[in-house]
Amino acid sequence: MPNSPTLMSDTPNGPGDDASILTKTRIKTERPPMYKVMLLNDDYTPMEFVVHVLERFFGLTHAQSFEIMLTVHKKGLAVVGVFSFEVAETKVAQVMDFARRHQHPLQCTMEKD
Ligand code: TYC
Repeated sequence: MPNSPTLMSDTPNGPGDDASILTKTRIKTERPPMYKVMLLNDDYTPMEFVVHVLERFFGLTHAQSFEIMLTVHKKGLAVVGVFSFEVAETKVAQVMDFARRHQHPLQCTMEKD
């Protein structure tokens, strides 16, 4: 018996789209994890020093820096910014080094957002 031509209607998903043969490639759109950088309060670091740190390393205005410094002073800690892992790590290291060089006990930490 002669073969009949393959029709589109023979393959429910259309030719070349058989799930048993092809696997769709997933388009990867996941964002990288982000990290919160936080300043912690202490009883010794001068307020002006904290304001200076925020201006210098986080590009904040004097008013923004003063506000965050006061939040840390009153609440114990505050998030200063959210960054990629590498940027957050660099900011923490810069702040910790700057504080140490000025002999202030200021603490800066990071955690996954
Ligand atoms: N508590 C400090 C003081 O009274 C000020 C201060 C604010 C210290 C924020 C650290 O992250 C800090 N001098």
